[in-house]
Amino acid sequence: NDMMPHWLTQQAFLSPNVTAIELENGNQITFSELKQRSQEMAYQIATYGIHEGDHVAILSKNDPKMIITIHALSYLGATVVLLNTRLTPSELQYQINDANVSLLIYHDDFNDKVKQLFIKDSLSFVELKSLSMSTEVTLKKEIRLSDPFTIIYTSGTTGFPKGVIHTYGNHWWSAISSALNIGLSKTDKWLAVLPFFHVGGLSIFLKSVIYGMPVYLMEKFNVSKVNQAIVENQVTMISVVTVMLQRLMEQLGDNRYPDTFRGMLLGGGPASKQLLEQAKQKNIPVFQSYGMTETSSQIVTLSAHDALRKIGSSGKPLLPAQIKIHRETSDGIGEIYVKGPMVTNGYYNNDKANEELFEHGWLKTGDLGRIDKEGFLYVVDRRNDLIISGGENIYPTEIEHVLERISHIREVAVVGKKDDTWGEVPVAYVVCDTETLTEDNIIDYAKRHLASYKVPKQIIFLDELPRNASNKILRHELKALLQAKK
Ligand code: S0N
Ligand code: AMP
Ligand code: MG
Ligand code: MG
Ligand code: MG
Repeated sequence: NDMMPHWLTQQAFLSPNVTAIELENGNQITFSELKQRSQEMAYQIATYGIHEGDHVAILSKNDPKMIITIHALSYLGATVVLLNTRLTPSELQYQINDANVSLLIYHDDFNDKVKQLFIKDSLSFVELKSLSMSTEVTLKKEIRLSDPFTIIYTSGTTGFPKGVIHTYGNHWWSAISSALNIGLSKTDKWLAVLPFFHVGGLSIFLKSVIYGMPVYLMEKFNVSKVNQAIVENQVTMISVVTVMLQRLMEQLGDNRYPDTFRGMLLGGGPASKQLLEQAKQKNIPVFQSYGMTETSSQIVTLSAHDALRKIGSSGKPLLPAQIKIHRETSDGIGEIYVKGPMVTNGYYNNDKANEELFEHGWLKTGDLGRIDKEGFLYVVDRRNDLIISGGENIYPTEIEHVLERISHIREVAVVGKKDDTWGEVPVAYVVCDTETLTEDNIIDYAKRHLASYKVPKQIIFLDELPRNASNKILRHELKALLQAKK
């Protein structure tokens, strides 16, 4: 039996007056109110004919209404497709079509973007407010762990993103495993400032409902506001990506976080040893972790206890998870495989990827790593050509496909360049058959078709691209060329 009471209904019953969400203006939403508002919204959304199994997309910045909408959709048994607000209309359109979305619910700030989309039905938060409540629908009283809950797109090697399906069980096990690892305290309050459309941000709100823990909700990453919240608002945990940790430490200067602060869950990409050393010097407890959209959040984590001894490692698997290195070479490095109840069962509508990437319950991550004698994982290189800029993933092919459409561009190859701010940024090598095409022309075109973080920071013109005997572009040569140039 894999049923449990609807977790928000149950938490509202167990801890009705506990704060679920605390806002920057000091307002608070209790679990009882969160349930109430989510159920009311569910009845309103039901007037749009949304049923169990329907796919409903959300396009929103970090806003309590986004969280209420997610819970509302779970009361209807609809699957929630979370859209990245930085994407351009054409990128959003791809995901909306691919995920078979029947309704888009959006924050009114994105009105202009939504106008450019082709979609059966759309509904803004402001429009939602004045809808009456359907009397025809029965809300879910229980959650079935094997049912799908969310779909989040993640970029793919082919240049087309893949929709990762998370079941309720994936999110449940992720939350439970995290608590077993990081521990739970009655006084915990988790700061949510990562975008809620990625699993790192979303998962904080599922932990909240499952643990009965307050979340401090922040709309936009603002370094002094985050530090202030930690120092003055009794925040005990925060999830961050590397660039956020970097900025927070810089702004903190010689000040220190209070002893009540339990730590930062650091994920979404690599972190340099230097940064981690610096955090250590400032007495900031960092839980360095390895995870990905497919694992519903962290799956491997370095405890603060081991942090000093194993700096550079991502730690050990969470209790219900397993990792192994596939086809290790003599130096012990090979592809990281992961397995566990928080790992997705597959991508939506993508048999090819599902066949290629799963093997006897293991997910092939594409990342390279090694495991030391004590069982600690070291991620040594990311998956094939993947560029991670400030926690956002970019595959070179998606940029190449766009730039190839520009007339007079004959060939394109995109590679990642080390960057002090973002970790890595994309740079494009192009071969043109005209002298009149400029770097600005190309960047302007890219800006119209690609999310801003994917727009190449630099265009380098070449007469030809380096290729091997079988005519394959030698990306590593281009990368080496870049590092040499600086
Ligand atoms: C770091 C962030 C906040 C930076 O954004 P900021 O400063 O708010 O920028 P804006 O004011 O919006 O824009 C200013 C200019 O900067 C450009 N820009 C913004 N972001 C990027 C970027 N990432 N790369 C390059 N450029 C960027 C804008 O385009 C704008 O430029 P112009 O002026 O030219 O238009 C922001 O990037 C951010 O929020 N990043 C984090 C994203 C994220 O959540 N990643 C994690 C995804 N992975 C997962 O969720 C799975 C792993 C996981 O679960 C996890 C991850 C982290 C922590 C914990 C966990 C966990 O295990 O739970
Ligand atoms: P995403 O699904 O967008 O969160 O991207 C996940 C990817 O980020 C992983 O497949 C890795 O390539 C990279 N990543 C996550 N954690 C780490 C880490 N601790 N060290 C190095 N790379 C990481
Ligand atoms: Mg983003
Ligand atoms: Mg990412
Ligand atoms: Mg476009």
